[in-house]
Amino acid sequence: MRGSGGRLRRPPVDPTDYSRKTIAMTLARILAAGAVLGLLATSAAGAHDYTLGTLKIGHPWSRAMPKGAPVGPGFLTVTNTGTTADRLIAANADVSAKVEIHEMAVVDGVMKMRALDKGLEIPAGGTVELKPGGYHIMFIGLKAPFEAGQRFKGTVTFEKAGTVEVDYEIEAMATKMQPPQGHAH
Ligand SMILES: [Cu+2]
Repeated sequence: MRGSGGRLRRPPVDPTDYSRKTIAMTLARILAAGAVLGLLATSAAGAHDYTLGTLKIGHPWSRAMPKGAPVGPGFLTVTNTGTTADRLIAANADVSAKVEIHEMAVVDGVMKMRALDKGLEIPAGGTVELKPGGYHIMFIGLKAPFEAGQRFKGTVTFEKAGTVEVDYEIEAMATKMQPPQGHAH
């Protein structure tokens, strides 16, 4: 019988091998975690983008709001690389009681906001920018103040492309920004 010559045989479980494997696995986990952290750090430092079908959603962001402000805005850019129009029909996030899609328009010399009941069209081959003073997502009934440097998750839903989760970065308040005027809520 082979191996019966009195030489040392490997024990069925070699504790040294076992711990090496454990160390290797732990290192792999740490490296994987590091890679994820690195990715987050990169996206926090600059623009972040999402792809949903033929739509590209760029840099969702918001603005720090004064404490006690009842509403906060959401901004992002949508580019439609497809050949048919789509519509931004809904947005959601846990940061507020309600979310609407708004436009701003001057009515009788006063800048007013109103909800877009049918959503916002994203033309084929076009880009629509939600930005201060224009189209925006409105978070109504904030559960906590929007503070600069924080991020929050939400979703945006398009009629054809469906829903995608996005991260909003809260940027510092503009120095002279006033709480929205003429807001109907
Ligand atoms: Cu609004």
